[in-house]
Amino acid sequence: MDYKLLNKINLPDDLKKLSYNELDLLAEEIRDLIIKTVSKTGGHLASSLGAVESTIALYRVFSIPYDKVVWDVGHQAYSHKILTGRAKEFHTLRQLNGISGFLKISESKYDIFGAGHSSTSISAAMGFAKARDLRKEKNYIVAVIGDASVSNGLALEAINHIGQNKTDILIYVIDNEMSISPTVGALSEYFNKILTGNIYNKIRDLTKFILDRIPKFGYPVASVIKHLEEGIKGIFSPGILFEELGFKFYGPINGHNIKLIEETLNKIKDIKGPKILHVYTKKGKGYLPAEKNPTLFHGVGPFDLETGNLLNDSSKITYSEVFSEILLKEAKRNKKIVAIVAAMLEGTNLSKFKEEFPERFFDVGIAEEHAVTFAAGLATEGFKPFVAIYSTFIQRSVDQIIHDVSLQKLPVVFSFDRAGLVGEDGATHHGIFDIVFMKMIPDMVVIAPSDANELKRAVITAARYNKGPVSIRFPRGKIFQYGKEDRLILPFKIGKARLLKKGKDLTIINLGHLLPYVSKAVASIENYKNLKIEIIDARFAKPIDKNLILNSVKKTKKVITIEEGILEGGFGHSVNALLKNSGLKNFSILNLGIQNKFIEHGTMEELRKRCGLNEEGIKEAIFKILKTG
Ligand SMILES: Cc1ncc(C[n+]2csc(CCOP(=O)(O)OP(=O)(O)O)c2C)c(N)n1
Repeated sequence: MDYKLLNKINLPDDLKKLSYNELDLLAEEIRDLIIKTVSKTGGHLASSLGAVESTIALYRVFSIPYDKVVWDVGHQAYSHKILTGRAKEFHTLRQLNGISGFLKISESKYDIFGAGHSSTSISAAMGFAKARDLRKEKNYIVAVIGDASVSNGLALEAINHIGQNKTDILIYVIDNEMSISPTVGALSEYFNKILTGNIYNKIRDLTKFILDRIPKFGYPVASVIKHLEEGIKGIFSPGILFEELGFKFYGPINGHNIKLIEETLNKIKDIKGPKILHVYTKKGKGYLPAEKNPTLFHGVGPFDLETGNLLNDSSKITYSEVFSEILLKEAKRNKKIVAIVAAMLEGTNLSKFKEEFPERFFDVGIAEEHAVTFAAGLATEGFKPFVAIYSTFIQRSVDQIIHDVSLQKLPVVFSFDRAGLVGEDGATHHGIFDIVFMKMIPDMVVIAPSDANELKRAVITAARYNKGPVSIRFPRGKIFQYGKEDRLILPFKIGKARLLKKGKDLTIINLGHLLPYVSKAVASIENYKNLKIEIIDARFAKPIDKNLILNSVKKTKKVITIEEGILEGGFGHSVNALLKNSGLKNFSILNLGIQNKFIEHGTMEELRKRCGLNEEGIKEAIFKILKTG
């Protein structure tokens, strides 16, 4: 690492020794390191590039970790990592055993609060602030949050709490007018009005209007005018919405001007009570391809440094593409189908749906709880909502799924993209809990298709099922196809599994997208052992196909279940209970899945290997169970 200034920064306090000219140069060096690293490792580039100057200024004004700067999401905090002693390790970003792409409390004493999911920083900051007050300490507390994340319910609940408690906290809003795509929602429009100066213009025009009508007489009148002007400004203060909620509002200021940010922070940090500083930045700042296409460079795979072209393999289509295509087809048939996303238009691949049916498409912003209850309302009125969401982010909405959807047997469909291990984003983003929490909910049908054709059939099934809610999970990445695709896509019979291959020595019950590994493992073992292994593709985690499973296990007496989800309370455990309750004796069973622990970051292949969920792991399990009884 050959950086003149960065090499001198071991810890944030070293920043305080540099001049403003040197700081600008340092910002360039940090950007260079981030861009070069992410071009190789992939990662969250555009937001991190936009937050470099903010990080420098914050860490010059505040003494971290004594003062608490709490980062939201954590995807913009690469410069935080670099400036808190991890510059030399930064090349290991998001790699197995390397540093995490998000804030992680176990990684560094400077990562004071873990993140990955959005909109947690203000609540956590309130916790830090109350702890400070109870301990009668004096440290500063800052929550750093983006303009999209601030509109989430969790953030607004915290604002509600802080405003009333008049707690000493600074909320530092980084406004780049972007979520992953351009920010949506009334709050974002409000920030936008502040940024574009519409509110300032209103003040200026109104003031001018009044002043023009007052004759210009000497001092007393001038003083009245001055008061008037201030009064008018008070009414139209840019952050009046927040001021009414008990916050002092400062800004907007340029978030790429270190000196200005620093001076502003120094001016406001000792003002008592809740404060907001509104800072505007450019997403992707300093790397032209990212500035031009901040959505693409929000979270990106490896790319060519010169051109910004992605290096990924675009030859095969993804599960998200299959999902969105079949949904679009079905939506043409059924006008009641509507699609709802929570700030993940690109991720869920629903742009075409939005274009084709703008009135039947809703992006509610980062508002997963609202997305679900909103869908419930629509379903009550006879619509057929598809809530398209990443498995990890739906975790926020379990109560809404139970209380607003399932309890009322509403036919809402939940399509969980990025289900299972997701790779480099790591522990905060793996979608490994959904089988368990969906399975536990009464009346919920839980489908886990095992290939592209099955995903299409699952979508059709869910679209035409009106007795209650359905969830469908599918993984990140390219599709797999077992055998040929059907020419005619037909719905499943609810709870009916498919028998993929007959056998007599062992039953493997596959749930979901690990089927390619299962079929390879079975093929390679049968090649050199004289074995016949039966493969059942469960399709449904709930209801399960009791007959097919029981008949198979009666015959083989040995069974392996496999799923890419937490084992505790998962699909395998349903099979265990079924076999136990059936009174069947003398059988052995092995459940493959994810042990009850959090899985770190690494490539999908590395992580599956670690969890025993690849071809090798399945072969080992087969050998193990064959040795029993
Ligand atoms: C609960 C949750 N929903 C969705 C996401 C996916 N996500 C990550 S960053 C992001 C946009 C954040 O925008 P903003 O807060 O404005 O920060 P910026 O990236 O623009 O700096 C989204 C939707 C998430 N991390 N957490």
